[in-house]
Amino acid sequence: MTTSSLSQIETELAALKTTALESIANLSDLESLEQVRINYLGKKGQLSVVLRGMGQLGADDRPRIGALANEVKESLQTLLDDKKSQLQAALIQSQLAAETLDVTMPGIYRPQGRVHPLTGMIDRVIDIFVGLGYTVADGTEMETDYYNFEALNTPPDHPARDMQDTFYLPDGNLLRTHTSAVQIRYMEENDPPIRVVAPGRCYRRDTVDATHAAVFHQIELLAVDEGLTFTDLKGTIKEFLREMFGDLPIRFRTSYFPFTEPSAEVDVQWQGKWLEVLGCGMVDPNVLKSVGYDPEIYTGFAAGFGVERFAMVLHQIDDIRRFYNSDLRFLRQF
Ligand code: 2NM
Repeated sequence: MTTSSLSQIETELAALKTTALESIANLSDLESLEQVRINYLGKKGQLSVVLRGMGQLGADDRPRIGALANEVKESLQTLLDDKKSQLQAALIQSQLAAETLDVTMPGIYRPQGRVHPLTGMIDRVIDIFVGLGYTVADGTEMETDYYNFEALNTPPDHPARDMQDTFYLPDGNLLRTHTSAVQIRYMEENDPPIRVVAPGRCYRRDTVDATHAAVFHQIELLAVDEGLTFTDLKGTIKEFLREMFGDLPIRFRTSYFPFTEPSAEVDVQWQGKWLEVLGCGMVDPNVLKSVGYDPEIYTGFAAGFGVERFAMVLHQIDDIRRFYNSDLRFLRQF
């Protein structure tokens, strides 16, 4: 009984080794490798099952079977370890192959947007005035006659209405000819002191040419406080133009606007030539009255200029229509 059991266990161990080696050799992934390991070497694995038969062996036979079992176990373990490193290496190789980047491949074209030169110019001007303590305000492009003219000391029969031809709408409203209406509304809603800058699109029935567009952009600034003088206006304009154009000679010339008194136009000496860049003045007392400010207490100064003109001077653009042509060859330069 014991003898036959001995040879039986030896045969079983040998058979187990043969089939185990074969399954290990055929393994192709790490998950099945773990399954095979558990199947043969695990607590309830085939090797344990065979060794359970050892209980029936005599004490003399046990060391021999024990040694044989150890030998089987070690050779399986070694093979499993080798196979495991092989499979791991293969896995890494295949991952590397799958993730290879071809750095010579052409990239994906992503169209890049740009800031329109007029928007860029408005942003620059706003930055300067925000630095001087101003707030930005905006309003609607359609306005009433009152806000575009009347409140600005420009009654219906006023000759200044001829200075700029207006687009009137069938309902009696109009397309704003300047952004001053924004300032009027701002004054109606805020008490002095105020400092406000109003950028926006404006409309005039001008004949379109290289320097005139029916649709253009204006920026106006306005400050109202007790004791503001023409000197404050000059200082503000000088500082603004210095930040805009650099340290260039500038001059103030007497001019006329219905909403300011006195009024001035300002020129900058740019590349040897005097260029008119903006209009300004002390806000007419009638304008202050129309928004309910007491002109005996408050004074104000205001200025206005065309964004296109600034951009044309600073970027050396020869024709105002380029801003509205949407020609990418032009727009990509900014
Ligand atoms: C200009 C020139 C001078 C101006 C006046 C006002 C307001 F609303 F306060 F009366 N806003 N902007 C003004 C003054 C505009 O543009 C050439």
